[in-house]
Amino acid sequence: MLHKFLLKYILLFSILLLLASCNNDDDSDYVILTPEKNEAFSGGETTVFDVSQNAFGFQAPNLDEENGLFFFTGNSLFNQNWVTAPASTTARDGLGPLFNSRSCSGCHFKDGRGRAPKFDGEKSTGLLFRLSIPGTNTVGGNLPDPNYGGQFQDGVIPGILVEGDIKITYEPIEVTYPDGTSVALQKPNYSFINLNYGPLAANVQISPRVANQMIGLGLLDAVPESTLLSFADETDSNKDGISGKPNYVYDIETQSVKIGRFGWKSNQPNLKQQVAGAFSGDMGISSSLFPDENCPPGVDCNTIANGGTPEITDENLDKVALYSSTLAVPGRRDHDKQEILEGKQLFEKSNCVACHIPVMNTGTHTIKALENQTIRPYTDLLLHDMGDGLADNTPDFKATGKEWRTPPLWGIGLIETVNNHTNLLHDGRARTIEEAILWHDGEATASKKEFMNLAEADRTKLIDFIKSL
Ligand code: HEC
Ligand code: HEC
Ligand SMILES: [Ca+2]
Ligand SMILES: [Ca+2]
Ligand SMILES: [Ca+2]
Repeated sequence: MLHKFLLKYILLFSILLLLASCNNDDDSDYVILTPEKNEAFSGGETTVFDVSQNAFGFQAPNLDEENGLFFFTGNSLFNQNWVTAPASTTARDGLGPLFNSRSCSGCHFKDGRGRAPKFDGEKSTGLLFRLSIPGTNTVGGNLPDPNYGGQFQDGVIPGILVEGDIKITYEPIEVTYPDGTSVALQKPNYSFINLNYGPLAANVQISPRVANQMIGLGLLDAVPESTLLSFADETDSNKDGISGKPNYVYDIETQSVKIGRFGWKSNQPNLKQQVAGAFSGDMGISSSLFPDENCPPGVDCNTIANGGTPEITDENLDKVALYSSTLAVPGRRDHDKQEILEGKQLFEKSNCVACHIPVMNTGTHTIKALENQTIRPYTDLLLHDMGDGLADNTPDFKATGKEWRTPPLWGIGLIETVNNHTNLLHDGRARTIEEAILWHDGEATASKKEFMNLAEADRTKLIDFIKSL
C-alpha cells in the first residue's frame, strides 16, 4: 500500500519537475528574488500598516506630541463642513460666495483620491476645472477667464447665481496589444452649460484635475531640491527620450520663485500655499495668502457677509498645512512575494523607474518627523511631456500644455479600498492601472511599448506590483 502511494508521488513529482524544466524557456536560471532592506516601509518611520478604509487617514506615528495636537485640529478643519457667514461657528464660516465643496474631505474623501462625477450634476467628487486664457501675469502665472476666473465653481451660497454646470461625455478609444488583446480606453469631453455670467472666453484653456491622495506629502516637501535637480535631464543629454524638468513657480509668502512640487503640474511650491489655494479656490475661504474673495462679475462681494478678514486665521491655516504634511504613508502589502518581486523587475525593465523613481532620502525640515527618512514614493516630482492624448493644452508656469508631474505611486493600490474606485490620471479618465499605463505617450512611449510587448502573465505581474505599493 505504502509502496504504491510512494510510487504515485514519485511519478507526480517527476512530471512536475519535467513541466518546470519545459516552462523554463528563457536561458536564465531560476533565482529566488528578495526584497530590499525595509522595502515595506514606503514612508520610512512615518509608515503605517493598515489596510482598512482609513488606510490614508493616519497621523505619522513618529510625530511629536505638540504636532500631534495640531494634526488633530487640522484634521477636523479638513473634515468638517464650512458654513456661510454669519454663523455661530465663527472658526468655520465664510463659505463662498462661489465654491466647489463645503469641506476639503468633500474632494479628498478619507484623505484619498477624487474621481469624475458618475452622473450629470453629481457634486464634490473631487474633479475641478482650472480656467485660463493665453498669456501670463506679472509673476508668471496664468491669466483668468474674464467672467469665470481661474476656476469653475459649480456651488454657490443662497442669493447669488451659480457659475453653471459641467457635462462630461466619454469617447471610446481602442488599444490593441501585440498579442491581439484589446482594451477600450475612454477620453473625456467637457462642456460647460447653464452659464450665468456670459460666455467663456473664445480662447479659454480648460484644465481638468482630480484630487490626489493626501499621504506622505510632507516627505515630498522634505526631499532636497538638489535631489530633484539630479533627476532632471531637460535637454535629454543621455538620449533615452526622457527629459524631466522642474517647474519653477511663484511663492507668495516669500515673493520669490521656487521649485514646484505639488499639484498635477508641480504648480505649487509648498503645502501651505497649496492648502491656502484650496481654501480660496475650492471653498471660497480667504486667508492671508489669498485675501480676496472670488467674486462673480456684477456682484458686489463687499455686501455679502464674510467670515472674518481673513476667513481662516494664520494659526488654523498652519494647522491644516501641518495636517496635510504629516499623513502617514501606508506600508507595502505582499512586497516579499515572488510574483510581486518579478513584477517589480518588469517595472524596472520597462524603464518605468526613469520617472517613477523608487527610492530617495529626505533632508532637513521644520517638522522633525519628516527628516532624514528613506522613502519610496515612485516619483521624481518633475514634469514630463506625456503626449497629445493626455494634453490639457494649458501651460502652468514652466509646464507646457502637454506636461504633467510624475505622480507618486505609493498607496495607489489602496485607493480602491479607501475610495471605492480605481480611477487614475489627472482627470480620472483611466478606470484601472492598466488603462493608466496605456495612456502613457510622449516621453513615456518607449516605456509603454515595453509594457505592451510583455506576455499577458507578465503584464499582470507588473500591475500586481503596482497594486502592492
Ligand atoms: C473641489 C475639490 C477639492 C477640494 C474641496 C479640495 N481639494 Fe485639494 N486638491 C484638489 C485637486 C483637483 C488637486 C490637484 C490640484 C492641481 O493639480 O493643481 C488637489 C491637490 C491638493 C494637494 C496637493 C496634493 C499633491 O499630491 O500635490 C493638497 C495638499 C490639497 N489638495 C489639500 C487640500 C486641502 C487642505 C483642502 C481644503 C482646504 C482641499 N485640498 C480641498 C481638489 C480639491
Ligand atoms: C516619462 C515619464 C514616465 C514614464 C517613463 C512612466 N510614467 Fe507613469 N506617469 C507619468 C506621468 C507624468 C503620469 C501622470 C499623467 C497624467 O495624469 O496625465 C503618470 C501616471 C502613471 C500612473 C497613474 C498614477 C495616478 O496616480 O493616477 C500609473 C499607474 C503609472 N504612471 C505607471 C507607469 C508604468 C507602469 C510605467 C512603465 C510602463 C510608467 N508609468 C512609465 C510619467 C511616466
Ligand atoms: Ca468667503
Ligand atoms: Ca470661477
Ligand atoms: Ca534623458
